[in-house]
Amino acid sequence: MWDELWVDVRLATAVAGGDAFGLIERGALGVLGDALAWVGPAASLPAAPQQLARRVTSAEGRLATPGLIDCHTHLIFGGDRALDFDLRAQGQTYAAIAAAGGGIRSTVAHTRGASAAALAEAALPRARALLASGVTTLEVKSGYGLDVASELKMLEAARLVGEALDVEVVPTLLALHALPAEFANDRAGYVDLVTRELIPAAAAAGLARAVDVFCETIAFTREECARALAAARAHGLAVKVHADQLSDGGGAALAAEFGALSADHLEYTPESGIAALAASGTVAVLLPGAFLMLGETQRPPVAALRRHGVPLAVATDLNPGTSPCTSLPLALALARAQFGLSAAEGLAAVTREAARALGLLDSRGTLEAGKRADFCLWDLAHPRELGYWLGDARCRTVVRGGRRRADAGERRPLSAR
Ligand code: DI6
Ligand code: FE
Repeated sequence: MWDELWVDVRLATAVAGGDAFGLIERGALGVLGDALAWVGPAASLPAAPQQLARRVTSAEGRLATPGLIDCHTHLIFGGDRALDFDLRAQGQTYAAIAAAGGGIRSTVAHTRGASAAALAEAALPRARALLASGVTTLEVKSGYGLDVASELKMLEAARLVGEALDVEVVPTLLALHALPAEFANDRAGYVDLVTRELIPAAAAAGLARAVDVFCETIAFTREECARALAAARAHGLAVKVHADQLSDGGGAALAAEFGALSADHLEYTPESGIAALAASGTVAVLLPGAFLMLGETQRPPVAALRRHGVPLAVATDLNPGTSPCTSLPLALALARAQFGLSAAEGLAAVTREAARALGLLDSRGTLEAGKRADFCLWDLAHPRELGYWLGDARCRTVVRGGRRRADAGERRPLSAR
């Protein structure tokens, strides 16, 4: 006997191979505990609904998708960077602001000065907004601490947010993000600290599943990043790369070399880097919020990524400096509008491929029996409307781990039958 059976529901399962969205028009979802026990057309249910589940709930014809997965966020940070944004509007560049001591380093000062509890508290409204937009799993990076204690504190804050909201937070140690001021004349010393102390400490504490690096002229070189990624591998952690965002720094090829789960941004990635990503099975994570807010004009090479068969994901990149975006459907709309993703690519990009980018495809990302019962009900006539509405995404109900969640801002209770 299942705990709950959802009927009168249209399913966009995001399962690959069928029609573009994995559509099942008159569907049903059986939930047992925190998992999906049954997914398919209602007409194929093995018995009458009341015989199958303790509770039968009508979705009133709404569209169900897999719970959205935000696979790239910098949710935890102190302060904000509204001033940077205003300076950029007045003509200053991201790189110039960073070089003048604003940028990431100003966030570092605020982050170092706050406790893990205070950082988590400040992040809760942002996390709640993400959940209300349909997110059921989110990745959270460190990277604004830049010393061993502060980086671990950020990861602890990420854990606290997950605990407070009862949501899966996938923690990533963003080990090389910016050079801290105290190492301004000792780059190698900072990379030593990261490889010899920070990565081992995060791995030993079980506070991170992956290590990320910012491979960029204003951040770290390919060689420096390679040292950190090698250390990550040696400690059994997955790897990710902020690659080729502002220039072609060989970031995508580096990600491929280390078998990265994902390479993110990719605006300046050349064809050779794309071929390398395809060969390594690395997911390309597109971050249209940063593209928009930085006023970038060089788009990521979506057509070439598609041609090479690189899986495409989209994430908010929620961060104070370049993407203060707390809605994944909004990020999806930006990706569709700015980068030309199709509606079907878009649905996959925030569900199945985002799960792949976190190494979680076996348990999340599609509506299939055996996966976690994470799904959203939308007031949408067709899945092509996901990432079409700008602003209200029309997510009406979120079920996480089998349970309907009030924190997702449910608008109207659904009737039990
Ligand atoms: N790329 C980004 O878009 C963010 N980090 C990164 O490496 C920006 C972080 C910030 O400006 O605070
Ligand atoms: Fe980022």
